[in-house]
Amino acid sequence: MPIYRRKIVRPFDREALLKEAHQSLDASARRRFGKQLLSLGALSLLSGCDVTDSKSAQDILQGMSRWNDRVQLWLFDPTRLAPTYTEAQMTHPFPFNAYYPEDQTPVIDGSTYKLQVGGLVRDKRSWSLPQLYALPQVDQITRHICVEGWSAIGRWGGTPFHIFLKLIGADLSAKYVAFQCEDNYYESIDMQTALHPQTIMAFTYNGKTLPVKFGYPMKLRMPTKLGYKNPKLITAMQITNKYPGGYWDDQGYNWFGGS
Ligand SMILES: Nc1nc2c(c(=O)[nH]1)N[C@H]1C(S)=C(S)[C@@H](COP(=O)(O)O)O[C@H]1N2
Ligand SMILES: [Mo]
Repeated sequence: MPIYRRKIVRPFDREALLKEAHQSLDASARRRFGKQLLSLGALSLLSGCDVTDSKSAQDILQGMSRWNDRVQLWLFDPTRLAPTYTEAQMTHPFPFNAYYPEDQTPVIDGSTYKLQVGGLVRDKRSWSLPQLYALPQVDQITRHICVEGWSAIGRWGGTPFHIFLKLIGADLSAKYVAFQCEDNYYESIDMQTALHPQTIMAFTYNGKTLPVKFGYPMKLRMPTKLGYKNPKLITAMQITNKYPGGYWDDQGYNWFGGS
């Protein structure tokens, strides 16, 4: 679970800051620190940034969240699989979620759609849907966990992302893959998760073409990451070493977002 949970904007107030930081630790971290309040020194250690009185709570907690990203990446086992489920365990109807209501989801025209590829890749050609559909596909039933307090089991089908990344000659030693979406949502993930065997470019939901509301024509489905890390309606991607952030991440959600 991410340590950093809430967005806090507040001018520097030493006591309030330490209290806020303490409360934002998750339960296990709080247990480790016990009842005592963190010191500025401990905060420096946690956030990986030198905490001085001039820093705002926002800066420090952002630093802690980035430190937490590094720990999650370090703990991430690229061979460990997320649980899979049976068809009988699927959630019907599968919930829709976005930062706008369902009827405002942009409709992408599949006949002119081109997935753009950029950054640290050998082959920057863009991909039409027939070209994408010709790639090998798998089907998996996994649980999607949204931080807004719901989870649901769904069935997505598509191409393992590692196959695509190798095909386009992506620099697999790069740190990030960034995505842009038709609705202006954006996200980015660590390369380890991009290469995870269960990370797929999903083109179908429950055996049928991915519905508009679930991200037609393509979403990235990762059962090892929380809901907001799974971008729908993807139009472009880049391989990069420059930290790209994400729509919710940039508003305070933890970037790594492991589930
Ligand atoms: N393009 C785009 N992708 C997105 C979002 C969004 O608003 N736009 N919301 C995210 C969040 S918070 C969740 S929980 C899931 C919801 O996916 P679903 O509609 O398939 O349930 O999509 C994620 N990906
Ligand atoms: Mo979500």
